[in-house]
Amino acid sequence: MKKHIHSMKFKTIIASLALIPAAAIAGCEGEKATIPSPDEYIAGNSIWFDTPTSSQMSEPWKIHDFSGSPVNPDREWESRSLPIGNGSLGGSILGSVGRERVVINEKTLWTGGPGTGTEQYWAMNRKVNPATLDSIRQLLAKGDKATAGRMVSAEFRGTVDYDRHRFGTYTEMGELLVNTSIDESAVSDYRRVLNIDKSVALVSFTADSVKYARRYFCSYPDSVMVWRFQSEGGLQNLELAFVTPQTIDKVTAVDGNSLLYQGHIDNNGMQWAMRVEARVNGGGTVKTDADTRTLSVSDADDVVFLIAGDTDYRMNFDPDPADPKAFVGGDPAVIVNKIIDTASRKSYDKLYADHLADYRSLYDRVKLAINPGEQRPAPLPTDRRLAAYRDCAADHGLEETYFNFGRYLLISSSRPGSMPANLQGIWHNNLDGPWRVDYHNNINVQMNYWPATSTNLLECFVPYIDYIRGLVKPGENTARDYWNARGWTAGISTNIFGFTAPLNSGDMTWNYNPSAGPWLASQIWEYYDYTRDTDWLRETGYPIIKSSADFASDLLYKNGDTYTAAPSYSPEHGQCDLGATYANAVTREILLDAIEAARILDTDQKSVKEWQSLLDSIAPYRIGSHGQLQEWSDDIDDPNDLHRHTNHLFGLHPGRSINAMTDTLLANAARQTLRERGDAATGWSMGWKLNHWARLFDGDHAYTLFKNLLRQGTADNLWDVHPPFQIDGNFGGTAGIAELFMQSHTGTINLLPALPSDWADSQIEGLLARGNFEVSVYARGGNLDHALIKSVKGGPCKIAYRGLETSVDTKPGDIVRVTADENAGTLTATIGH
Ligand code: FUC
Repeated sequence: MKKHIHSMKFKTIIASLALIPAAAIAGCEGEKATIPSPDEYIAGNSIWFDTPTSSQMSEPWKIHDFSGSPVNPDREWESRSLPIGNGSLGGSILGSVGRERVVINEKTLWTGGPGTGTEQYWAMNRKVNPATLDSIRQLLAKGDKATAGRMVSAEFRGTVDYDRHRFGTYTEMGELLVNTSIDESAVSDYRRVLNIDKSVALVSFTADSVKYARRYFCSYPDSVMVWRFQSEGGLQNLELAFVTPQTIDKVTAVDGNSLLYQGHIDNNGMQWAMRVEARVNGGGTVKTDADTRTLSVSDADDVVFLIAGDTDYRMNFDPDPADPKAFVGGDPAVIVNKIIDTASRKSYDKLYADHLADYRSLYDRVKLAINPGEQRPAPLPTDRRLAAYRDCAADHGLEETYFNFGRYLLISSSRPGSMPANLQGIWHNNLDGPWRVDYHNNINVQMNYWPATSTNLLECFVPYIDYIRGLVKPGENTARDYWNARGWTAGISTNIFGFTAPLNSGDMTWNYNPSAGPWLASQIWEYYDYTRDTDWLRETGYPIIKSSADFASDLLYKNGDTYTAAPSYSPEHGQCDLGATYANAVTREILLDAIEAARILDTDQKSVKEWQSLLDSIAPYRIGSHGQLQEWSDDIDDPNDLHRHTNHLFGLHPGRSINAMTDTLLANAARQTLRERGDAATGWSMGWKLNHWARLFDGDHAYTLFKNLLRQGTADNLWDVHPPFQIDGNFGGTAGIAELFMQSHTGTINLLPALPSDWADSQIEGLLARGNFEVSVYARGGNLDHALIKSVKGGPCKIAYRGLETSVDTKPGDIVRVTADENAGTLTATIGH
């Protein structure tokens, strides 16, 4: 059983506290700090605006519950706020002048789950008679898809509705509002900036000859959000209030300078707490009023706010179905008090220095430079830059920022100890939300984790592993009850409480998705393949993979000489099928993974034999009448189908069962499919197609998709929009750019496989390749200048470039320099240090 993050983190904090000398823990900010200049924050990679958002809009949940609508009720929040986060706690900063608004989120604040009634919750699975499953399969083998589909609809729907009650929804904590009494009409020089390189936001402006600057960051090492409000030429009078759609049980004034808010989620009893502390540097006073629930600061030119938030959620990999508190851990009030008490002993500068060091230890690993020698236009606010980009202006700087922002978002929304990034990462501004802001397993959560491996953020992958581990136990019931199968699986939608069943809906095109579990498990293999951590594979990874491969094996139906995943659907359209290409492709992948893993661990020979024989007989990929990779077992694809899902290309990307280098027929078919599907789509779909085109080595077409993603699928604050805001496209876009420079899914490090001709003189440093190699690639004139490959784990390193190949044995720490002479047909790899 896993301990909750904050108790783990808390121990670390307390241990380090003993080392801080008394003088340093006075809570003062040291020397009188000068007010920061926005230019320093705009420099480098930043997202910024020069107009404030309105102070008026707040409490959007009172306007409507927008779970069913693609339009977020707070358009400014969705396209103009700036996100900060530490993987558990998130804030989106509106930067309004008269009343600052910051939306506060805690990743585990969810409705639903066993707290709403254990019996009803865990009765999520219906029991399907194995004879019924057999009849469905036989009907499909005879070609009667309609009857089979009706039976799947009736039998395989779960019992829990897709709503906020029992399945639950990710929900916001609330909004912190700071009334500043500043006259908005008198504002000049306004800037609202998120500096991605430094992981800090700044809001600065002048009003009535007084200069104001506010800074915001969210620290992982100290588990705390920190704001600093400064003024020059006048003093600040601030009144902080908290508005929330959640139930507040109690507000307590603590230590004269902070307020503790305690509340609960009505439908499942989840407890939450938030504490806000203010301290002044130099002059000024802080007052708290528990009755009016406000904290006020008077006559201060330098104010630091510390904010901690938590819930009583704890992860549980083996929940007792009789226990309504299976996911309930420690008292969040105790935790937030300790976080604030500890953080308040550190100066702002120290908190920021520790935050920055932690952030940079991840972020600085990768550096992208697109044609760095070229003349760059003078920096413009991001909304204006994006508007010009939408009008087809070139802007390689904006493209770099988009790539870096994807990594920023992952670092800010996915850190060890909490749940993984959900459909909106961690940032959400309503009671309920689109698709319950859940974990969506038919592309979305998987896409979130593509850049975690290839862009060298393995630490950010850890919450995803925990999430998948949490699905295994409950997923064994789902596997057994519906498919009479061994192993585990999960359906299309999951929550933080081990939900694995299909939902209570008869629309099986999206709701029937047993391949979701094996897809998740295939990423467990990928994590191993990047780390090559055999101990981890033995203890954690392999049991998940093996059990998933067993499930996928049992899902196969023998139809003549071939095995096929029957019944299956291609997400999220078409009829019930004898073997949708997507389902068979995922099965192939998990069998390949399980076989490789078992061989590495030298175990389970019997299983390996079984898996291999199934793998050898899976229904083959088929090429249809218009040259397309068939989506279903029959050649019924409509060449005019523009559907956003391209799951039937799973074997091309993210899978590895279609190798475009060697399977040219299948690669051509995949290309035809992509042409038919077109280059316009929703955000994440363009992000995926970018990756597909990269795997087909067509850098220019991939670049078209990237440009479309930026132009049509991106809000002014660079959040991906489906619409509404959905973060997967940010992550798919970032991962896709990495694939343009380097690919490693075939076991060979393929250099510049898909460099767009427009990026002829570009370079990327520090990508991660399978085998645990850090790869830096430098292009000149569209060709490989050289590459540097650092071997982290040692071992054989196979390298390819435009059909040339070489390999070299490495020791940990070796640096391999690679150059190519295309005329002589040589690729040279030299080991240095
Ligand atoms: C997938 C998509 C939908 C949406 C949802 C969250 O199922 O098909 O369009 O993005 O995830």
